[in-house]
Amino acid sequence: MTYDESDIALSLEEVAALSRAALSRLGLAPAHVEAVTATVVAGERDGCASHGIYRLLVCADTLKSGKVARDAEPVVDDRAGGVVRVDARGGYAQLSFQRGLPLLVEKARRNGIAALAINDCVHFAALWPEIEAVTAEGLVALAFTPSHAWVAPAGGTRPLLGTNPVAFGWPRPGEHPFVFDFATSAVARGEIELHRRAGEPIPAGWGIDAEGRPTTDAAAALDGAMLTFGGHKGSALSVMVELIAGPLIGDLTSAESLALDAGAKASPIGGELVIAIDPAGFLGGEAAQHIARAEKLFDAIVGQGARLPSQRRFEARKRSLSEGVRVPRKLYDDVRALVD
Ligand code: NDP
Ligand code: PYC
Repeated sequence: MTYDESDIALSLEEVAALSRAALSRLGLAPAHVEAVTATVVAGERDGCASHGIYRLLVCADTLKSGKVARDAEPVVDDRAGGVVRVDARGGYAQLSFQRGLPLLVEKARRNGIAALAINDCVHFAALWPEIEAVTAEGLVALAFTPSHAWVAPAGGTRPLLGTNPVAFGWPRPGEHPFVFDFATSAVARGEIELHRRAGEPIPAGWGIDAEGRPTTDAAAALDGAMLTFGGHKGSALSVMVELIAGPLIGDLTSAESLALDAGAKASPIGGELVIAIDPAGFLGGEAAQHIARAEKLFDAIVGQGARLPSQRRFEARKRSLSEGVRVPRKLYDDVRALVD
């Protein structure tokens, strides 16, 4: 996205204050306000425009639609040796993740591997905050969540799959973790929404219109269908997400989530699956030496002039922590209108 001189400069404290004020005004309970604010601030801080302050407008629509439980108290269920379930009871996923994380970590350390299923949650966010919370414990992390049926399967023309992100994290001693987190659609829907707001065309390959024709018109793609990344490969990964973060954990597919939405245009409802793996489970006391060998791989990637995923994000984080962030004026005005 291109930003101009009318952008508004904000400190991260100001972003947090704006988020707290907007979410509280919308009637969200204080514990959820804090958990959601942490995610919104992290997104803006890390230069993830589609999942930063913009998400407050999405939260406003969802809260006003009544599709999210404003004061849901998550229920943690110590399900089995390596399995934790948290019933979000219709609330935002962030608080449920916070509540389930300690048991997930404890089980991963005890068993070598553990899985956390969050059920009946509303998910509007990036997955890397969850991934980084797990890698901060020295554990390898995977996370998945379906969304709404906005994406055509490869070879098809009608929306069926979600934008279904896949995220992975690898802890690196003394460094930021190796993290990738991307939609299995060519791009997150939020990115197309931002293009529509800015009146900018989208690149070819992101979407098709309602008649199934390729389009570079953001609104037409939003009304038609988004496309998967990498053709049949993204499509198959997307189906995997539908399955392992849907039926496998007793929760909704993206098609079921959209049906439940019934035109409210609220954020997706359903499940999230987070897997944590302790290298010591495989390697015992030799874990550290093998984890260290991964550094050679990262060095070789960077040595070719390529960059690691999340490198841009960590650089944005460093910059934002010292300089704050810049937000398009129209977006800022729209978010302020939630408070004023
Ligand atoms: P991108 O297509 O921008 O891909 C993001 C990932 O790829 C990041 O890890 C990014 O690192 C990395 N990356 C991008 N360019 C390069 C490069 N040249 N070299 C190496 N790595 C690169 O993002 P998406 O639009 O697919 O997704 C954005 C966000 O939307 C994700 O965080 C995702 O979780 C979220 N989302 C959430 C959904 C939900 O249902 N909750 C649904 C769909 C998406 P970097 O950040 O450093 O650029
Ligand atoms: O940008 O595709 C998206 C998205 C869906 C739910 C949260 N973000």
